[in-house]
Amino acid sequence: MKSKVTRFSVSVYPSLLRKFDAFVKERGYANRSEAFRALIKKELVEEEWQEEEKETVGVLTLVYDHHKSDIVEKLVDIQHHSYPLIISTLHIHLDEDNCVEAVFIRGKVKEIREVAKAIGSIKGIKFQNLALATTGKEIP
Ligand code: NI
Repeated sequence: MKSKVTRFSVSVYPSLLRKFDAFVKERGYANRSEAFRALIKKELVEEEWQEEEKETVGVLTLVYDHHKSDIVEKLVDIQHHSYPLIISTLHIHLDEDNCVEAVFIRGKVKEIREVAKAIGSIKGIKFQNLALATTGKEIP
């Protein structure tokens, strides 16, 4: 059951409100409240990432040429070694040479960063990006 919402007012300068309204429109939010809730949640999730012991979920995106050196072998090796932190991977062949891989990692913030660092330091990886998400447990 959803708890009742609480209304509160926020004081801002008109120039900031104009920018916020443009943001609401640009992002396609239904109204200011919806946009404001999303912004608060985003901040709270980012706050979670500062706590090393907090459990969360990360998605590591990698782009690499599967012909280059022993990238694939090393990747598989680290992924087995990092069990059970790595909960899933998605591999897509982009063209003859290039692959994009999304590695889903669940664990403590510090563990996720360690796995991402180990994988990201494999020689020959063209692009890497770690996006931290949330388990959602502490976000109502
Ligand atoms: Ni591939």
